[in-house]
Amino acid sequence: MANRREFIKIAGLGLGGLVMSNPAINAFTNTFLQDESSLLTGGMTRTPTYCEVCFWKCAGWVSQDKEGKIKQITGNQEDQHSNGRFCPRGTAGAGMYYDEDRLKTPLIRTEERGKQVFREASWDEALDYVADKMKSIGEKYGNECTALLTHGSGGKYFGNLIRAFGSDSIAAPSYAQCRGPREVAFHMTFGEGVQSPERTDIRDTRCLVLIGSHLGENMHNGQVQEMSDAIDKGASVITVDPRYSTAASKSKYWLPIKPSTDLALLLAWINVIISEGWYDRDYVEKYTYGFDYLKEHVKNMTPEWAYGITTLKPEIIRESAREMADSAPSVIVHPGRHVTWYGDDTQRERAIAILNALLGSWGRRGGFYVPESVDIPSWPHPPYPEPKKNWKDAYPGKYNLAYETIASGICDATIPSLSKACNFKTWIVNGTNLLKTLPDQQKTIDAINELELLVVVDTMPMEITGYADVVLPECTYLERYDTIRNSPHREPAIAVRMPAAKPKYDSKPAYWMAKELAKRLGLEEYFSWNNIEEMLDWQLKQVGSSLEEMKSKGVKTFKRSYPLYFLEGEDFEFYTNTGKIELYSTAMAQEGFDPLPVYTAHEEPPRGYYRLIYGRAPSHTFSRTSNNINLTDIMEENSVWVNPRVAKLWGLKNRQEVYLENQDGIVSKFPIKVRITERIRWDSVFMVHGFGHDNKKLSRAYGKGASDAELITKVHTDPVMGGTGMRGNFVKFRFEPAKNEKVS
Ligand SMILES: Nc1nc2c(c(=O)[nH]1)N[C@H]1C(S)=C(S)[C@@H](COP(=O)(O)OP(=O)(O)OC[C@H]3O[C@@H](n4cnc5c(=O)[nH]c(N)nc54)[C@H](O)[C@@H]3O)O[C@H]1N2
Ligand SMILES: Nc1nc2c(c(=O)[nH]1)N[C@H]1C(S)=C(S)[C@@H](COP(=O)(O)OP(=O)(O)OC[C@H]3O[C@@H](n4cnc5c(=O)[nH]c(N)nc54)[C@H](O)[C@@H]3O)O[C@H]1N2
Ligand code: SF4
Ligand SMILES: [Mo]
Repeated sequence: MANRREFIKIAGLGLGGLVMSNPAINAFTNTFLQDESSLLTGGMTRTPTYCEVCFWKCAGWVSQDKEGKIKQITGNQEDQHSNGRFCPRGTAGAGMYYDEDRLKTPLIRTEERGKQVFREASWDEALDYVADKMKSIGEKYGNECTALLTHGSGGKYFGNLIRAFGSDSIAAPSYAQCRGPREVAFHMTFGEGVQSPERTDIRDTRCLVLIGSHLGENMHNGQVQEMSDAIDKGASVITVDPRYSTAASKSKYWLPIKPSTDLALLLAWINVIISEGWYDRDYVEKYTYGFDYLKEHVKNMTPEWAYGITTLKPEIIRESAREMADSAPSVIVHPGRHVTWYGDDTQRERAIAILNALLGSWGRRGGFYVPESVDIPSWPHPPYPEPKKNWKDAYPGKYNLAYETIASGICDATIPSLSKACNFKTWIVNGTNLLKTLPDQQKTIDAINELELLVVVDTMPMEITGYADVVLPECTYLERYDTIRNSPHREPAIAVRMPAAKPKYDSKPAYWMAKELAKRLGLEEYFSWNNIEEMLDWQLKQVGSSLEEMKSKGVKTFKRSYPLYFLEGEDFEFYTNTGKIELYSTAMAQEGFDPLPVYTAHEEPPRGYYRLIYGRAPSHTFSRTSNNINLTDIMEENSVWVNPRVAKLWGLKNRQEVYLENQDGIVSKFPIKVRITERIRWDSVFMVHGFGHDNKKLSRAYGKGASDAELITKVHTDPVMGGTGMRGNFVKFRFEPAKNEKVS
């Protein structure tokens, strides 16, 4: 336990440090450090929730005092996502509820003497406005010209609404901007995706290989806990990262790879494991397809070959391959999560999947377990109409292997073009700050300018709300019921979220908005429940529980119906064309892609520029927490990590403010402080994503740090599934803002 605490501290802060560091924060934080039992004695009550500060969805308890004031948020002991403990961001979730900058009332854009401003509106007025517009736009262009861009749990209800309306173009940025290539690659190989939470059996692994996954800064709770437990039990970690990350500091091997060359390293590892005979022969023979093709394919991809590309010494490549093989099958070559890097990401992920297959880790203890989830039926409703077209019609013959909708694809398809058969006219944007989330901001703005209606549902005034025609303020996750969480895990389980407080101001939950809009659109039969309690109770009863039971438990775990790992010698049919684990992908071949991954070189930084790489900080989530008072106290801005060699060349000093200018001449709107450190390679700079907000209504976050999103203007699109590779951008330093940019 001591070691785990120490690990989390290294990751940026101790859990205790969160409150102790600032006595001035809201009164509720005083009780942060109490444990669950001490809470219930002081006349406190508790309400079950699952966290919305990030998408790991930890289940926990919200404690209120006698006056009903939210005092603290803790983990639910029964929950496999959190094991009873919340990460610093989750503990600080009440900062979202207390934020005085929150959206307080519906807003409608008006034109006043040539100036576009918002006016406050009643819910009736705002919803009538949206429904009328949706109808008239639908009549003109077809209802399928409506798209939903959403991230987070409330999106389910808007999804039902727009499906009932006649469109199925529903996209989350967590696909084409995040884990899409990984899911496609694992489907191609094993017939199943990695899913969320990842099915990685980290707690029992003997060797964990992290390729640009920065667990410890990426604070996905259960994974971080399991990683530190595994280390305590003697597991070795191999980290491949151009930056000395928190994970690298805990690793037996740190491989400071030249960015963008990971596929060469992976192919060299495959080469060594095959040529040395270190692969799992029985497993490969019984379960896989295409071994001989693979063997032939990698025969010249030796560590010596990879050395010239990756700058990693051949002996390190061999030794680390040996380390994996010695631990097999209890080894995980981690697929990562945010994997849209260089545009050949599905192929890189395929190489990761192949390596795991050779080591026999899929379906094995300490490798990848077989997850199970509870099937929750939907409230009965008439069948959804069949949309006449959808986003795929904008890309005939392309992205056939993408299983989900591509958010950036909807954006592209909104900009009219003769080659695109589907143009969107209405966007409903729920819980995604597209200006900070999609690369190439100008394209997002161009698309927005083509819309006839942009409805934004959010809790905060963000960059995206500034572009809306109508803003609908959602109450925070602490003030609402929501969909039942039934994510897959080792044990199938469900968790509920219930309101711990009344919605502040004039905010409302997404389910209420969707039902009200349905009423106005003549679609009420799709939302025929009287109230959300009735609907949730009905759903829970279908799986043998009830709202009453879940109110007291928060989480309910069920028995598995099949084993967690493959049984020794078990016959298994994989959901691929051949029924085998496809080392050689027949589906990729059919679509005209390389059936075995091929390394291709990526563009290098031009002279005087450095590769812009970005990632997470343990105390923040994307751009959504940068105004949270409990977290700004820990980290209020980002900095740019610069290697000492580079700092010397540019004459940079620590904490000096600079602007960053990218290869296309785009300059960061705000300056960013320099952090000189050996922890980053000389050819790259690093910054944490989510800062540099330019909405002045964010009183703490406005102008703090710089935005990586602004500087990602060049996108390398993955031809297989449309993912947006974002790490092919280069920056240099500037000492003054862009011309025309006022300094704030
Ligand atoms: N605290 C916190 N935790 C989070 C989140 C958050 O916002 N805050 N977000 C969650 C989400 S949705 C996601 S998707 C994950 C993302 O987290 P991960 O999937 O773990 O990581 P990435 O963001 O892809 O990668 C960041 C790391 O890649 C390294 N890197 C950059 N270029 C290269 C390269 O060419 N090769 C290699 N090998 N490494 C490279 C960077 O130095 C950095 O350490 O984090 C999750 N966890
Ligand atoms: N440049 C760059 N772009 C990236 C990434 C990166 O690292 N760098 N990471 C990528 C990854 S991995 C991912 S998963 C995506 C994440 O992308 P997003 O999910 O779009 O992330 P955020 O920027 O946090 O935007 C979330 C929005 O939801 C709002 N919100 C918070 N809680 C609620 C709620 O309860 N209800 C509603 N309606 N709204 C709420 C917030 O105020 C905010 O406006 O971004 C991707 N894009
Ligand atoms: S990892 Fe942290 S922020 Fe994410 S859901 Fe869990 S407690 Fe919340
Ligand atoms: Mo993500």
